[in-house]
Amino acid sequence: MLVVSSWLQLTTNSTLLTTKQYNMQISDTSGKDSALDQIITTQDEQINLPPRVASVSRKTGETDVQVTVNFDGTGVCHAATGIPFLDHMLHQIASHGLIDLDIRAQGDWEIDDHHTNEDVGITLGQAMAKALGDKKGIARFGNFLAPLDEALVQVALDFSGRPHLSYGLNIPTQRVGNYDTQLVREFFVALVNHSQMTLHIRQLDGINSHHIIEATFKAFARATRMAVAIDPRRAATIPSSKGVL
Ligand SMILES: [Mn+2]
Repeated sequence: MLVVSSWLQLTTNSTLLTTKQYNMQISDTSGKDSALDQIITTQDEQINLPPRVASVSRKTGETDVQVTVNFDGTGVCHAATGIPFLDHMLHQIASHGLIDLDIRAQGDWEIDDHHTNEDVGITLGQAMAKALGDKKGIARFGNFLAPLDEALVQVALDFSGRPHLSYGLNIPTQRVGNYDTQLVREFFVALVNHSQMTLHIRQLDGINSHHIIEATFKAFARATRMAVAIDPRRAATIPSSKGVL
């Protein structure tokens, strides 16, 4: 009861609550959680930004790729690139980034997976840039340190408008299943160039190739989630001292 009393005292002084909400809150015997929900709802309602959703189609002589991305999603993913391991990694981005993804690709797989893997990275990068628009209100920076059993991978990123990749993975095997592990770097090169983000990837530990790659995508997902989160203190402004990103 002491905790609830302290919470009520705290929220009484909060400028986020309207009188009506405060009255609802103190009449609610469930206490703490309800008050928290109402504060969060109030913050959401104060930020009136358009949904961050975009679709991009890209067709070349080698591939035909369609991507839809929703940064305000719940992690729903449909990935059909014809490259099962890449699909598995795209599911990591969606699930851990709380980003809805719909990614479909046709490619010249009879040669190898290279063109399709790269063009999915290009198209996803373009869709991300389009969905973020002028980047008004976003936190902009994100970082995460993801363990996956013995693997430990750190990702730091910035939706800076300046493409840069610092790739610090040392994947011990040439292949994971049928997937050429050199394509991990190719994917992120394409994504960085077309989303125009700065991306640093550091492998701190890891033995198993599947674990190292999957930890990377999980860390990337969580860092992205952090970077695209709306910062209520700058909801109407572009997060740059230059005024443009
Ligand atoms: Mn896995």
